[in-house]
Amino acid sequence: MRLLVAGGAGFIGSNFVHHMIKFHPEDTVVNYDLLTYAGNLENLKDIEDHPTYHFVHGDIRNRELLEYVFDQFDIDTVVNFAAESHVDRSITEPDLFVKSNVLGTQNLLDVAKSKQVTKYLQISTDEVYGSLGADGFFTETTPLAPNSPYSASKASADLMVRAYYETYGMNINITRCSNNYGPYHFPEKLIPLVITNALEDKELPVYGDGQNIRDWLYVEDHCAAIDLVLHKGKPGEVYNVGGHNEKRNIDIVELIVDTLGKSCDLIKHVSDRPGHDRRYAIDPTKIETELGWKPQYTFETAIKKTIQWYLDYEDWWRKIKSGEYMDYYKKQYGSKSYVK
Ligand code: NAD
Ligand code: TDX
Repeated sequence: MRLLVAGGAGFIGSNFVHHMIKFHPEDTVVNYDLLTYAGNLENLKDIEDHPTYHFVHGDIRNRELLEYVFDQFDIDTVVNFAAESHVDRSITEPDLFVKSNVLGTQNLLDVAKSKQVTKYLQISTDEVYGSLGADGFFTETTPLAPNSPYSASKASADLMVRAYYETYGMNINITRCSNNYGPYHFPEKLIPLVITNALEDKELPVYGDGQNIRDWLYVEDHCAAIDLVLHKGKPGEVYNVGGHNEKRNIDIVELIVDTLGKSCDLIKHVSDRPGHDRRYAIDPTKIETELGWKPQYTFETAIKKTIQWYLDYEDWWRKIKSGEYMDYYKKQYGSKSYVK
């Protein structure tokens, strides 16, 4: 396989590049990434000189560069992770999300079509299905009902990918996973934000009542699922990927505080995210029964591994949590009032 990984310098993308180099050393992996604030080549330092790995600094909206890269490396397979990925940022800058996530995906798809790739896999999210009440699960046939500019941009991209299957007969797949966690997770997201703030004895902001539920998936389990879909996914199919692992936000925060031996006094309930989805929960029956995928990690094991990674890689997150990150943090959390 001669694989283009778009967005391979981000959290999941860099874990996936590591996965491919480890399990498919015969494949060529070209990481094509714009290196936005979320893209970080430090994530790939250990493999930067690996003979089958290549990095290209580029935007998925840049047709000319993409065409050159597809030709240069004779690309036959594409996985698209490239996106603006943070819901809070989409509330303040929705236009950026439309540009990268919708227009970028359409451009990448179009180049992939013109170069006649054998497979295009779009990495999507359970957020396209909207919010659940206390019961039920998202299946692949749940209607799309996105609530944030982020999820609306991801749903739009999914519809474009579907259209390229129906109209042009491209061999596409879409995976929709739940919340990932693990190494290289950017510390604007709940789990790494709480771990690193706790290590710095800073306040731990919990939106609203903290009862919102997310269905957590260890990133290595997610990478294994993507690998399976790439190799065995049936043309045109959507696969939901989830870890059967629903947790309330407040329980996650308390678990991290306990594990690090910190005080619960650090936890602060702040004003809620506008349009905050209440509950996500994935039914992964299709990928389990049709492709034989199963998560290998329990939450208890993987959250400990993740916390230990942030203890071991302090330099990685301390470098990020300075400069531009602090400007974002002040803007985002400075405007949030505390809920007594
Ligand atoms: P991330 O923000 O950590 O990484 C995104 C990467 O895409 C960065 O390296 C960034 O530089 C790159 N990028 C952004 N715009 C680009 C552009 N126009 N051209 C080229 N590269 C660009 O995101 P992540 O958490 O690793 O998520 C990866 C994908 O998985 C996203 O598509 C996201 O929507 C999806 N997803 C993430 C989660 C999660 O829990 N993190 C869950 C479900 C789905
Ligand atoms: O400071 C915080 N306090 C807080 O209570 C932050 C950053 C988040 N939260 C809450 C909001 C959510 O209910 O924690 C939950 C998780 O928040 P995020 O880490 O921002 O993730 P989420 O909004 O669920 O979206 C993530 O999963 C789906 C990814 O960022 C998306 O890219 C993915 O599609």
